[in-house]
Amino acid sequence: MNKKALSEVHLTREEIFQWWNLKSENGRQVWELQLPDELSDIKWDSEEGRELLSAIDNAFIYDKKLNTHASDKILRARAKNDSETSGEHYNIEQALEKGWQYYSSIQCEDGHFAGDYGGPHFLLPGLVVACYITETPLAEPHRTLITRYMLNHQNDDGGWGLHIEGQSTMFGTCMQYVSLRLLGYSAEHPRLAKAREWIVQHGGAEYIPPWGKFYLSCLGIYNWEGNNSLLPEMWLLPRWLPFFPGRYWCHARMVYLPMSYCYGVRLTAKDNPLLQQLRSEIYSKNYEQINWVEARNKCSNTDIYQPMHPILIILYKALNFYEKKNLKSLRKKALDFIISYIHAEDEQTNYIDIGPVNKVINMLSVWHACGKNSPQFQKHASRLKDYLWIAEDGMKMQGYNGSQLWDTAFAFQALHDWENHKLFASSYKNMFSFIEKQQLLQEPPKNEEFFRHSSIGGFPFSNKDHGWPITDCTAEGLKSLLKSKIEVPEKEERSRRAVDLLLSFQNNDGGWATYELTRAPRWIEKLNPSLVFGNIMIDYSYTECSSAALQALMLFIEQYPDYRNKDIQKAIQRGISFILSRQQSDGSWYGSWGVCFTYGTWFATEALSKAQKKGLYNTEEINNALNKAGKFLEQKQNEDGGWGEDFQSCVEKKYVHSKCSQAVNTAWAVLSLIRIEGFEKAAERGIEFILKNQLPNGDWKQQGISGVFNHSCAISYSNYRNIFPLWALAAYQAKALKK
Ligand code: LAN
Repeated sequence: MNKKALSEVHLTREEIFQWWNLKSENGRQVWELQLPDELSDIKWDSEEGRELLSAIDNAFIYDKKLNTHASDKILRARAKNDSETSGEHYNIEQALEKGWQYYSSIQCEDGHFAGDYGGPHFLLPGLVVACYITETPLAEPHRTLITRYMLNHQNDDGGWGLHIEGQSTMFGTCMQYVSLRLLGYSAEHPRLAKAREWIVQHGGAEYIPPWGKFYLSCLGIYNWEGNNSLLPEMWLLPRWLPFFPGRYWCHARMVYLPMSYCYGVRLTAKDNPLLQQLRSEIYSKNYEQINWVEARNKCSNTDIYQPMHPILIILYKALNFYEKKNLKSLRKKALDFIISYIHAEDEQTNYIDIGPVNKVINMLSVWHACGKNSPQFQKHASRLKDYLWIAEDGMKMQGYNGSQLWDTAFAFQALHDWENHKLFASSYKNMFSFIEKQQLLQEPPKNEEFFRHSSIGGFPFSNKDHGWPITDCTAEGLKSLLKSKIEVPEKEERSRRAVDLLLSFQNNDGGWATYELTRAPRWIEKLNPSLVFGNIMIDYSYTECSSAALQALMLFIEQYPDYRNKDIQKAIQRGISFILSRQQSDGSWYGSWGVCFTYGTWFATEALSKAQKKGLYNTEEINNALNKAGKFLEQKQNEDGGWGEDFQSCVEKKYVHSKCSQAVNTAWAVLSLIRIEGFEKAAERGIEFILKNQLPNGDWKQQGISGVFNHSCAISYSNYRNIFPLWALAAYQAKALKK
């Protein structure tokens, strides 16, 4: 095709969006580009190719001032979007029907609900750095859309936050700046110049927090000397020690594992002129004059969530001293163990790995240990795309390989709770079939050798390929199995396995943590070296995980009273006590994985009200707790009938109102209130808000970000804007019908 023909095509933004297709097979999500026939021969490095790339790039320019959270437009282009624009609002039944018409039309062929799971700003740079060092090219138009994503999310002051809603940080800014440079942007580009100004004004990359120091060291643009020890020999310590790393929260454990490998071998990119230039760009002084020993503990105030504890500073002094003398044989033994652990994790997860951070650092480690042509490295590279997502703000790396099971299990229950769900029988069936297929029925290889809890009976957050079971995902999966009337072979047996697993996950404090039992004392958190995240060192009991587990157990015992009845009764008693003990004096519960008190309170009230109904716990205590919760919610309700919580609630651990009411927070509040006597009016006003804010096509607007982890980082749950309003409507209606 010639140049003239290309310019004659008159590409619109919508057309370009439609070239992207999400392929999904048993929950594996891969975005593919399908150019129209007349463009399919174009080579990206030809003149026309560049022109086409620039058209694609322009289509993805996104104004984050309207909402830093994009609306997942590319995925949702598949939706049934009728043109009806009546200003009228639907009644509950119509809203449910419209809502499910819209939502079921974006369901994937394999039955799951997909959605943008982006948000953090430290993931994509990790991928860019790993690809750069291992010379794994990011093919076009991925490269263009990744850089566009980064540029779209630059703050006005030139920097980037830890996540899309955050104020600029050294970590976010240095990592995006370096990534943009590695992907071909010139240092003179005005946006990069502005970013550099931000970096230099805030002290330069010497002040990047530890994870940033790590990535820059791998690139050779920060000296390995400037890192505190990541002591690989930790893995050789006696396993009964409370700080043995096998006892850490699995996410911390799996990130520090490959980090300590790279540190142990001082993995460093081949030097080149670009890296040399970077060394002169990101510091506020001459690279040669930097005192690396001093730089170890430097961190910009913009980034700190939890300052380094004095005990950790002293400990590091000792470890850094050891580092100078380390014994070669011990180091080798430790590194051999670490690499075998990395291989086990890769194989157990089909090279997806537990999360986006260890994914890319494992890939780097494997490249170093086995070489680029090794089957292990090739398998790693082929699984990178599982983490990439595309929305109208560009291409991002997600916080997981998706939130498939989690979203689909909620969506399924939301539909199930609607009296008329038969109208969407095929969507219902497909969701169920997806959920059912994700249950883990075997142990992964070498699970005990490498510190994993059992998996049998569990459900993962994303899909079976990933394979790490999670307490509350297991609970939501089991709830779906139990609620559905659809037959599955060996349903009872499989439900029992899920119950066994849930029982084995209960902690001594009566609560449930995320992936494993709490394996070490709380004081270990003082050794949290990340500075930017809170509560990463051990797996704590959480209100949400506990509530989900309890709800599942209560449902199970009702249907199968003969299986482990005593154990389950006892677990429920202890679990409910745990939830009660977590209620704050104002009646709320803090949510650790969603924004924030409306989320935590919804989980808590679901479990409490079910226990109340079934007479499984002291009724008076529960009544009081629920009543207090109702009062708390009533007090936070806005004039317009809705609730709106800002992400800051998670960081400050106190309720912070968002600028306006949010459909998702409102739905959580309504779901809580309908379970509590005496708050009918507040719930009704919430429902009115939800109805009023439904769009004519049955969707709801994307508002603020809904998810959080480790107190400081926000993460998107793009399906929540449909699932929870629909669930609240169905549950509200069901309650009204019962009366
Ligand atoms: C998740 C995603 C799912 C989430 C729920 C199941 C919703 C929650 O109820 C329990 C915790 C869990 C499993 C969870 C924990 C932290 C994760 C894994 C994430 C938020 C997704 C990404 C995040 C991970 C830690 C990101 C990498 C950053 C580190 C600090 C290691």
